[in-house]
Amino acid sequence: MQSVKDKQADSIRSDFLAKRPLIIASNRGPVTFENTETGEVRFERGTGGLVTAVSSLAQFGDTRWIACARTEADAAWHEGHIPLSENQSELWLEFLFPEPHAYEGYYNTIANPLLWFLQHSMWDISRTPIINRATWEAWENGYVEVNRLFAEAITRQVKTLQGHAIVMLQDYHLYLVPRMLRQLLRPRERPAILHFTHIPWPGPEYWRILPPAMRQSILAGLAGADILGFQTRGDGLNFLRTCQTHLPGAHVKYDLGRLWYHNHATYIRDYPISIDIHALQETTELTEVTNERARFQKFIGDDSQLILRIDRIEPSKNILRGFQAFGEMLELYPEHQGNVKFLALLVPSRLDVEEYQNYLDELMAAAGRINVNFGTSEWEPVRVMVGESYPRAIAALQLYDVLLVNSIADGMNLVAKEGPMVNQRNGVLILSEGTGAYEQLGEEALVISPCDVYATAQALHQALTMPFEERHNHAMQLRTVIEQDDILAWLDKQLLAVAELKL
Ligand code: GDG
Repeated sequence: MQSVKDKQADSIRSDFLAKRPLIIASNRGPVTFENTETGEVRFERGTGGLVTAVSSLAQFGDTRWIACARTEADAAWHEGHIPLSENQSELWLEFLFPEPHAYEGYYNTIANPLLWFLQHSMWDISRTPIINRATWEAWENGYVEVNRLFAEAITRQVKTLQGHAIVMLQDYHLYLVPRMLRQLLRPRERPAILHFTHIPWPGPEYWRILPPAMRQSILAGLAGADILGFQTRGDGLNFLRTCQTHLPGAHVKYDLGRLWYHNHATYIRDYPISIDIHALQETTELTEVTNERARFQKFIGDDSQLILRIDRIEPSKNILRGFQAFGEMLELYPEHQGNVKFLALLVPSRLDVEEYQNYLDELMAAAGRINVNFGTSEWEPVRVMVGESYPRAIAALQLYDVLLVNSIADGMNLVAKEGPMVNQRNGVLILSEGTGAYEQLGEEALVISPCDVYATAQALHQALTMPFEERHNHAMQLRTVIEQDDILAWLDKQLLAVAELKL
């Protein structure tokens, strides 16, 4: 039966979206097209929570999604309706195709690594970043240019659509779009403009890394939105502090979560993102997942415990220190030798960015060292599996005794929410205080400071030896907390704010 809260949320969605078209814009689209060998064009749906949530919104009204083309087939397909769910809802998808040089500067120089590294506090400031002529060129002809393409495409949509649109812009690739939209559209044409930042927002000290012209453009760009969503309250406060420090002419009201800039009010809110619990449960029932699970059960064996981590191959996920902590634990507590396996499922990511290329080699070497130092002919302490398979990830999550999430910094970390929802072994969550998920899940996890390898080793031991009752209680509590706020709650809160602010 539907709860009162669910009914209210349904009515916000249906009332609002029946009258108001929704435009989503993000760097990546919800699907990718491919040309098959037989000459047909096929598309594959993305697995992210955002895609699933938006496809469920599509049933209420007119939903449009604008993203950059990633394959030649994307570019050839260009735009049109795609079916996204069993209930036959459709989504209008438009691909943009920036010049390769512009895309390169926007994506591989400015967004990743410059902004990503800055926002995850990962620059080695005595050496990097080096902002040189090429960076400025990438900024002007790449980042600004691609943001302009998005703003123009959204403007075209807004002008042709019936009804007062809601625009939801996603993430650090699109910081300049809100202000551009204000400039391109007359006041009465303007939609409600929302932007959500999926990654952490550090304090003003960190933004000093960027030259004033770049950081002011970013802040002024965002100040063009009506609502800015962040993963945590801390991120939102950091944003306000950053504006107060680095944006001349900005007036900040902390108690109201409001920024005034150029005669316009922007409201700063936290909307912790979550997972689609219903879709996740359906995924666990897929044959592919069942088969993978059987394979993993064989790999773990009857008497061993499993430590699991699942991440993109990404320095901010702190994978190296995770291996170091495991090695340290085996040294400190030799009773675990032969009785525990560490499985790392690593998804290749951003290999075009120089900083990511060597990271995998370093990881493999670190895992190899542990296997050489501690392994025997019967026991392989660490198994690294590199590749992309969502069913495999979900199957492994069902079987862990310990889930290690030790990111240096992480906007939220969805794995920390998926794990407890599907796990069948009352597994323990070890969670870094640098994740956004820490705010909601910290009380029911073993919390670690991400650079502290010694404390992480101790936490691994504590998790492996935790009495059943305690594990069980934490696992139950984690599920309760995660269930309270799923992905639709994330969307509903934003729609509710649009209604409350009469945007
Ligand atoms: C960014 C922010 C924030 C895992 N293996 C595969 C696969 N996965 C899925 C996981 C999970 C997702 O990928 C990863 O999400 P995370 O949140 O853990 O991490 P980021 O990719 O860094 O996401 C993050 C998030 O945005 C949302 O706002 O939480 O902080 O950094 O759902 O289960 N997916 C596929 N193949 C795999 O092998 N397709």
